[in-house]
Amino acid sequence: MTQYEYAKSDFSAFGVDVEGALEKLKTIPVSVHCWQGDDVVGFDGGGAASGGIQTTGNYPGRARSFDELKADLKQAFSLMPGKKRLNLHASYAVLCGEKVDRDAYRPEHFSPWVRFAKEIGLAGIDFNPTCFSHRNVKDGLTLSSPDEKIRKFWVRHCIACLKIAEYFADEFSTPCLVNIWVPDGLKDVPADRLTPRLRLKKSLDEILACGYDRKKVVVAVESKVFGIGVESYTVGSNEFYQNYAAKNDICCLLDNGHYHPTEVVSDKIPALLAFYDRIALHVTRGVRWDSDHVVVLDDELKEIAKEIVRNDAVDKVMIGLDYFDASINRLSAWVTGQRAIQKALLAALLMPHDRLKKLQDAGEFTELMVMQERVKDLPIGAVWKEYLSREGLDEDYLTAIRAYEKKILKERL
Ligand code: RNT
Ligand code: ZN
Repeated sequence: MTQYEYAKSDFSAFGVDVEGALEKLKTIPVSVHCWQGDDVVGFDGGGAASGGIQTTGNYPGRARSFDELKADLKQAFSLMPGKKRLNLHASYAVLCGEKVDRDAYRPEHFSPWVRFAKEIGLAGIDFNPTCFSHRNVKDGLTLSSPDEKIRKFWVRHCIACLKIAEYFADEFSTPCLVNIWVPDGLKDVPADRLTPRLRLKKSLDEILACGYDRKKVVVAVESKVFGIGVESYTVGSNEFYQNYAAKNDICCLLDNGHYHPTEVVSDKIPALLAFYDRIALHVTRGVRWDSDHVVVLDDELKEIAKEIVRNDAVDKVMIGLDYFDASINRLSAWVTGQRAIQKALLAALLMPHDRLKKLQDAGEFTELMVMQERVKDLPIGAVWKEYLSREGLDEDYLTAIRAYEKKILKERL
């Protein structure tokens, strides 16, 4: 028997259908963020990421152009198993020298991305307005700015993004997620916490009123606690956006770096599933703060995957990645994170959830604990290996990345 066959029989002793798990895993899309490849710089002249987020490290080989980013993405995607989407920021518009500001971006500025995504077989594109790294971020504010000119600029930018998202949806015949995150906040004690929020609310109302097609475009709002330099107040807080989303029938995006350290997104997923048909995730890894470390297979990632799988919510939870580490090879960062979430999903698909749920409801907490510990030892690695081989891959992705580094990245000085 092969390792995989042994593993299969171990799992079937717990009533787990391993073949079914493998079939399911390859259908769960993961939206891979473009911004790990260039430290969130983009192509439209904004420069290094601002707005309270920061990339640290200076590993050589950062992609500095569309062609370089495409080449890196192509290489990285070729080492990722499963169904993949591309998550783009508006600042990655391919402008070809045209003088156009973010409030006037059009689908054609992204058609080269569509061509690329189709060429490498991606399932779709998701999108993000870029409300940072731009001269119209005034006093740290965008959609909540008291300056009407500034506020309106960002409203127009978000509306432009919704139109571009409709184009992505049409091109791939799959809905496009548009995630609105703004850096708006204050460094020090506010004199007024309400009015900026009312302005943000008004801006969102104006954006949603643009008449976009709700079947094609899923709009999400992403809250956070604080950012660097804006520690005292965040306009788009958790309560603000959750209520906004509920009242306006849009979607919440949960970034697991965006909560207090003992709060967990794995617990928030089932809380929101009680009310929403859809939720979106930015899967990241915060180390002590929203540090956007590369996603690895840690306990919370496994819990997040469990909540998606055991609540039958793979079609409801839109999974995206969001991290940026410039201290290591950026392609390896991409692949490591994408494989980690896939592995977590596989581990979740290989659990006897029905049995475990029954034990909980029967109050059999002793047996529940014992069982939960036992399933941790099951040979997930052998199943993962089988999955990779069916996807034409193996465990080693570093050799290919090292070769690419030697040939391509080393030349970028
Ligand atoms: C920032 C948010 C946001 C960004 C990306 C680049 O804290 O997580 O999602 O990381 O949009
Ligand atoms: Zn995020």
